[in-house]
Amino acid sequence: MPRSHDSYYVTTPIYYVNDKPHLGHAYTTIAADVVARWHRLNGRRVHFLTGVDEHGQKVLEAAGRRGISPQDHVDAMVAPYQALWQRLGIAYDDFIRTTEARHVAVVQAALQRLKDQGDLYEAVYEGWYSTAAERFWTEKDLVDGKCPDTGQPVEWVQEKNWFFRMSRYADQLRLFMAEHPDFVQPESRRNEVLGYLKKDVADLCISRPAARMSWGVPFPWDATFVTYVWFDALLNYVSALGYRPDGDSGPLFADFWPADHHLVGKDILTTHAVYWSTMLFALGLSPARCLYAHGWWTVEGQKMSKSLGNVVDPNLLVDEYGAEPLRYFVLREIPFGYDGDFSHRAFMERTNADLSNDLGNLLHRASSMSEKWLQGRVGALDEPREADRALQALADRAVATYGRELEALQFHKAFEALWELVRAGNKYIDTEQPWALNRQGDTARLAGVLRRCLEIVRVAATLLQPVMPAKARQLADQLALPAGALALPGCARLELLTEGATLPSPSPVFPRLEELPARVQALLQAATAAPPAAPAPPAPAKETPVSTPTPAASTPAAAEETPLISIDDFSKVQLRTGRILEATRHPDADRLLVFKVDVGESVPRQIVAGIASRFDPAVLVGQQVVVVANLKPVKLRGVESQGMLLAAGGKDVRGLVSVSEPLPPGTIVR
Ligand code: ME8
Repeated sequence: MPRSHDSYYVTTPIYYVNDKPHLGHAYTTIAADVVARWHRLNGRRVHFLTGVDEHGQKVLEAAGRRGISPQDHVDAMVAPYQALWQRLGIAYDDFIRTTEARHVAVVQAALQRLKDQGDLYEAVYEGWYSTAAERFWTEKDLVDGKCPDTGQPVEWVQEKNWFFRMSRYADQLRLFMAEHPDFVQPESRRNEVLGYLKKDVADLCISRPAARMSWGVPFPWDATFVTYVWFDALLNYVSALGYRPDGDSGPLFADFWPADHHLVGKDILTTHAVYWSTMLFALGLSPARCLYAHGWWTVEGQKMSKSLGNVVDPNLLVDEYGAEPLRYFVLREIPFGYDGDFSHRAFMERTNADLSNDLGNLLHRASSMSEKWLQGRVGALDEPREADRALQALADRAVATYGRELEALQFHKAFEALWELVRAGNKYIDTEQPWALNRQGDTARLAGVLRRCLEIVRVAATLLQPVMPAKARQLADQLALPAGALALPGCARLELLTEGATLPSPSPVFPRLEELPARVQALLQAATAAPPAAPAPPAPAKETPVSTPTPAASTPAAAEETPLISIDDFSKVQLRTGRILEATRHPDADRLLVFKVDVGESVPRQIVAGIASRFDPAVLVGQQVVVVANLKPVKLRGVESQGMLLAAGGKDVRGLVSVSEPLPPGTIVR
């Protein structure tokens, strides 16, 4: 189903409205906004869809607790999402709510069509239901008797329900994945889905009896059943485009389906890759071109909890830091697809280094020297020399790489390419020494050098428009550029400013953060003083806590008592970077997790670590860790451990040790 390449359709998950939006929601939505703005800047027709998921048991229960109707509840809960998106500068084209008539009609028509073509059947469902994940689970899915996704209790359900013949479309999906290697990204997530598809694919229970759970979309032929979330919600991606399962779908659908990018968190990969794709096949539609599952944010090294959620409440972050540095930081800090940690200190260091120091300084140096020695005007270019040609080549490369990486959702690589240019600009000032040129009276060269630096700032402002639109505008003002002058085509040419234009007085676009805001400090203190969310049960005597190697090293006082070792002793320990491929609970010990870790060898290592009290296994997959690689294997409660993960905090594990840059597994750590 080809459609033109001058259009681009990107979606976010539709978020549950049972709680207020958090950093994770903001992250996916910022990513979608940046890539949507980028395509608009390139002149493509863009459709960017986000919205909220309003049906389900969780919402019904939350409304019940408040003593109001579910509709009143969702009407009140949607506002904080829309308000936050406005504050974060999210320029969506459509915002869908699953209670809207336009959506409900499509869900009902889809149900009818699937029933008519024999893809739905009625049967007794017997199994577990997790309200937290709004999903059915089988006995073997459960972990310690709880929901494997959320760790929350499950309830036994035995009731007549409607099933979707998902199994019928499993082979079609297997084939589609083989023919479209880029369908699920990144690669590690694709492998996860392929692993899922190696097993038999069961049919999908898609209803609840309304008598038990009424807050969903009624089945058109039998209102005693409702459907919601994993049938209802997924259809939002097409209902918002005016798709009709039973007739003409209209122009938006023709223009924008299949979507170019469904952005989701790794928590909802299977539901999108398997449930959604097979539903689409059943409706005779093609899946999206790319389903991109990004990683998970932890906060200050810990799983996001209520108190830690407050520490990174997106509204707080916007209040204290501004929306645009936040947009930059979340996309710069961790490679899209990997897990990462939000730390306020890392935020301060990153934005000070990249925005205030590198970019801010380049502008400040070039414009204040122009003010002093060139009457505050944009200088004329001189005849290019070797260094100038090298700078131009770098600018050409940076612009090309930036676009390519952004379109591949490799935001951090796009920024790296641009910052290489910005840093080269600062270096160019250091080597060309405009102050010396001024002293020597070489005004022609002085003007050319300062002009090229200002041109680099213009390139940066142009490329950063999708990320920091207001800051890009401020940079343009500082370069005396009129509105609309930051056009993308040809922007790499370091000769586009208006020669002789009067520059305004330099004023900082990215003020430095000298210390963490008082409000942040207070929240951090309160959150870290609180006892850990799930305190570790006392360790059974025979169990070695693998991730907490030296109990003595967990507090400074204890460290003083630790005997000193020589460098030779230390050099016997081989530390390597690893990437967690799989994480599951130990079958026989609540506080242990069992990992498969890629440490750069042909076969992943199995490592057992006593960190279950702090981390949910699902959160850790994809995370970079540091592994003691030459430990003798030991058995922990019957499971062999072939190494040790380094963690901080002693018995009361507080965080996993990692390294600041993503590195290939197996890299030596010293
Ligand atoms: O799952 N780090 O809604 P939801 C990064 N309604 N991203 C995170 C995150 C974290 N710690 N926590 C959440 C639902 N997210 C369904 C979706 S779609 C048809 C139905 C982000 O409110 C991430 O995008 O639980 C994740 O997929 C989404 O929020 C889940 O949002």
